[in-house]
Amino acid sequence: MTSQETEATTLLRFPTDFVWGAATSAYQIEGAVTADGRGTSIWDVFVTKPGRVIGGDDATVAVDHYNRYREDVKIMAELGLTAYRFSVAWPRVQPTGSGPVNQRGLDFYRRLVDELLAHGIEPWVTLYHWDLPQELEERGGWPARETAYCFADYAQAVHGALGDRVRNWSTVNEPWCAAFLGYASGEHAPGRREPANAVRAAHHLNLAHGLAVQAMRAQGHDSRIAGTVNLYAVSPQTGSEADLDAARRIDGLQNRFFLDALLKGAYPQDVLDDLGAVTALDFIAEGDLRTISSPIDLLMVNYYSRFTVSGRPGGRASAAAAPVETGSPWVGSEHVSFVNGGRPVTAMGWEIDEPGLVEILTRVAREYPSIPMVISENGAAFDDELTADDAVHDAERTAYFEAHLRACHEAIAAGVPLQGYFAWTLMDNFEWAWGYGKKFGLVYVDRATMRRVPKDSARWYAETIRRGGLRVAAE
Ligand code: IFM
Repeated sequence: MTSQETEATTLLRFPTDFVWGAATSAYQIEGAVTADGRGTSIWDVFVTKPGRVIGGDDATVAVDHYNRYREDVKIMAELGLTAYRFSVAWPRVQPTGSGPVNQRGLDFYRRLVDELLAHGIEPWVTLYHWDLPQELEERGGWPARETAYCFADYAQAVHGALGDRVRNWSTVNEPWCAAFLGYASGEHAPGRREPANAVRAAHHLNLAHGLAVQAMRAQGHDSRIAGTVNLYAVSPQTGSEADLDAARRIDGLQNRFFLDALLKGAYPQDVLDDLGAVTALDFIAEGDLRTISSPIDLLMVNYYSRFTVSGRPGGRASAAAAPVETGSPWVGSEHVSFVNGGRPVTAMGWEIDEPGLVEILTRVAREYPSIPMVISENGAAFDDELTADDAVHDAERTAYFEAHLRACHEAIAAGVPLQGYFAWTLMDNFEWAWGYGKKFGLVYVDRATMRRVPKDSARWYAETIRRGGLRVAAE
């Protein structure tokens, strides 16, 4: 028992080999967008278009992680993280998305990985977190099948270079967002509002995942390879037929379209019917689903919230306000309304619903082949302030993490093979169309000086990792 533990508290212990991590993505933190031969990504172009990002923010500097990665790894080590999930920027490695590798770009990740390993932190690499090389967008982007094959080549280049020292690999982060926010609602780069093309993009992102899994496996190494999906608990507002249908549609497009493809080798028929009403699905070629469902070792799950939905038209078109004017990402189900479930919300307007995490984890464990999982993102934005004592007292974020880690513990106790948890995110960063206004970090970043200040939630997380579990009131 430590000095802070009393007889009135008990420890909810996690398995000894549980992975305690934090996650980031390249475009949101690196900056240095022209350094060492990096090419242009769709986000570099998107942020220059008026009205696409709040306040006209861009990620030219972001939080300067490209130059400050050593300092950032030191912070991770001080927090006691056992793993760090980051993404590789495709345009650093292949500036135009295909062709020869840019060694200087690849070397940055080699240095980062070595620094992590030197501090005893396991690197977890994600290959694609939305920064498609602009030249590939000009050749059709994700709606073009060719992009999936380019991705497999890129995956092979990175895995070939780092596979000797990185064991955990993920292909595409949140394909739902890349497809439906990028090509249907237009909230994300490349900002197209082309619902039929968004469906093509979704399929090609899945195909890219499968081709990359095969390409990396062919190279040997003892890699553990995963796909990363963002899953939501989905509830109908009432038991009416219309609301039940709305929940089926949103669960289908958000969750099952990706889970079934990756883990069962088939798209759900009801979702194909919904989408087939919008566009011919003739781009799904014979054998694609076999490729997409190439065996993976792990499923990486990003979880943030629950959707409560209604089939009655005229309500809100998405769960929370969009930062700028956008179309609907819900291709074929645009009539569905998102209603207030009555729970407290984060600064994003996202409802805080940790029971939804237990629901998602137990559901995946029940409905899909016994696939080990990690939570690869979970976290919350709040309106943090640096106070006069040079600290950020973010009690709401600590409460959010604590509640969701309790949910993880509950899921493990129920038999879910959950192997780790990555807090989103290590430090405040570029939150896409929201710019820098939404802060999800464990670490505050002063934008004028780039000084890093660990928030109270970071200290709490460090203590939780040190203890190997959560201190809770004894029953
Ligand atoms: O910041 C994003 C991240 O890039 C992907 N998942 C959700 C996070 C919060 O919006």
